[in-house]
Amino acid sequence: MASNKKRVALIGKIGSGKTTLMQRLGEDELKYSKTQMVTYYDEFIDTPGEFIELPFFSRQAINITMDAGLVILVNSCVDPQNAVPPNFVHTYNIPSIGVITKTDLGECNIKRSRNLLIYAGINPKHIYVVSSYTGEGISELEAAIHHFMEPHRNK
Ligand SMILES: Nc1nc2c(ncn2[C@@H]2O[C@H](COP(=O)(O)OP(=O)(O)OP(=O)(O)O)[C@@H](O)[C@H]2O)c(=O)[nH]1
Ligand SMILES: [Mg+2]
Repeated sequence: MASNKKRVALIGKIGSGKTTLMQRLGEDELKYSKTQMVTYYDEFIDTPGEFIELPFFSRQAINITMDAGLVILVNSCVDPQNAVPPNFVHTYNIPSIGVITKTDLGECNIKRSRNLLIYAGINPKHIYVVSSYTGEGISELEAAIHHFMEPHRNK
């Protein structure tokens, strides 16, 4: 089976901003398109939010992301509801980081998002605060991704 070690897996609630973040990181045009199925790109695995929101799918979400090089758990700072079980990211044995998205929006609550990411098992030192729309925080996030992915991508 082909390895996914060179790919970054994106997980998070429906509409949290995973696909848009991937587009921003890839310097692609930001174009909304609901993720309907797990989608493999050269550098990413994009998952539909249903994978983490619906218990029926969550095992599948783990199966698909467990051999990636890095997992990014995305949380929208305008979404008051959690859908990620406690310590979810510890289920598998690969590095994980948290990303808080949509900081350009007025009703953004970064503290709440941080707490939800920490509840999901993300190390507080590895939380990045970004807006895919304005590009705020993207270069810091890119540096973090580079740090974790460099060993896999140079093989
Ligand atoms: N204002 C603002 N809107 C954003 C940002 N990122 C994403 N959005 C919007 O949020 C909505 C959902 O974004 P997606 O990237 O499709 O979310 P997703 O996590 O891929 O959602 P699923 O594919 O359903 O799991 C879209 O309308 C995006 O344009 C951001 O940084 N700022
Ligand atoms: Mg999507």
